[in-house]
Amino acid sequence: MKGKAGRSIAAIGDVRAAVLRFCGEQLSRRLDTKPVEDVHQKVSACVQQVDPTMTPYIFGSTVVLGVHEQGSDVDFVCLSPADVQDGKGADAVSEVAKGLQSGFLFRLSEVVKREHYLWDIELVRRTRVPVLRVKGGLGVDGVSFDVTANRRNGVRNSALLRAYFTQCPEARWLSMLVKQWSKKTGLNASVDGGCITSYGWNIMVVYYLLRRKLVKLVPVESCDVANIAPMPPYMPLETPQQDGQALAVMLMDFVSYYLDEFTPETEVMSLTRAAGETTKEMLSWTKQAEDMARIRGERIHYRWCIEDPYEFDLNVGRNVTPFKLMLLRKHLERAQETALLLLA
Ligand code: DUT
Ligand code: MG
Ligand code: MG
Ligand code: MG
Repeated sequence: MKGKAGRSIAAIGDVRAAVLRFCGEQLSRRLDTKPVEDVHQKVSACVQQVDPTMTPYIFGSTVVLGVHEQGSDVDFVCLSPADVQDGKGADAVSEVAKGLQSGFLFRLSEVVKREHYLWDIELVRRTRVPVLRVKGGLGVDGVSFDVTANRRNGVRNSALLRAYFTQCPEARWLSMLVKQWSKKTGLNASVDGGCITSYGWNIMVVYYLLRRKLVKLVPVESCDVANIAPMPPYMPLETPQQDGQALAVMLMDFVSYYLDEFTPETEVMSLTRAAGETTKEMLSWTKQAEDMARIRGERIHYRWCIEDPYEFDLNVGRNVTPFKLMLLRKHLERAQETALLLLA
């Protein structure tokens, strides 16, 4: 089949078969969150030694998808009772706050080293958010994880994504398909030279679902850490309905939405306002803002704009340069032929 500009498009029957194969493979693996619970317990015991008032919360893919994908890392944030009580509060961004977070993570790293000498740990202070990265050892401890401190936004944005993905049975599958494709193509920020984090891809999936009215808008303020459990319940995945037909159609439509309908020149993917209403102009995400950032020594691009629902003035797509935008388009074109490389 031919699409716009004569591009060839995978036949829907082939896509359906490939999608079912992907889901079948996933379902044949262990997806329950028991390994995460085990790590959560070990991390809790270490945190307890550093500061018994702090509680480690899980966020990221375990929460968003409600499963533990083998090889995925686990994201933790240690929160104080005050952080939890003020569960809708904005996260501090000052250097002082970052210093306090690093201090806590350093003390935690000392305990972790003592308790789990086989784990490979690295404290990263230079990033926007200080983080303790841990690569688990062999066997039961083989799970890798990141620990941050006193930042609620990850817990809130994970709960927000989960609230969207539970509205539509195909959504989690679409998220998993898009994530694995973004990693294979090197577009995922976890790959060297990649530019959009899994988090960013998830916002893109939700924005697409909103644009198609497949889900209802969830007010961002509704996510309050005070009402969120530190360890989310496991949500088993099910074989897609209608032999994968709806999922196959959705996957192809996701690709064509971003290829042919979304207007990156003016539009911002945002979960804050009704879908389609947020423009770059409204946020002052302009060429001039890029230039101003460069003067401050930052490299921020506003070519592919994804508004962070909880951080002020933050483009989750800020690493998409004009060159990477061109690559993204090329990969989307190829995705239309290969159903996100499932048929490659
Ligand atoms: N996060 C942010 N801002 C970012 C990136 C990440 O708040 O710019 C938080 C939210 C997200 C979590 O960190 O839910 C984990 O992000 P990641 O990109 O690692 O997503 P994931 O869903 O855990 O995917 P993966 O399986 O690739 O780890
Ligand atoms: Mg993760
Ligand atoms: Mg990750
Ligand atoms: Mg992580």
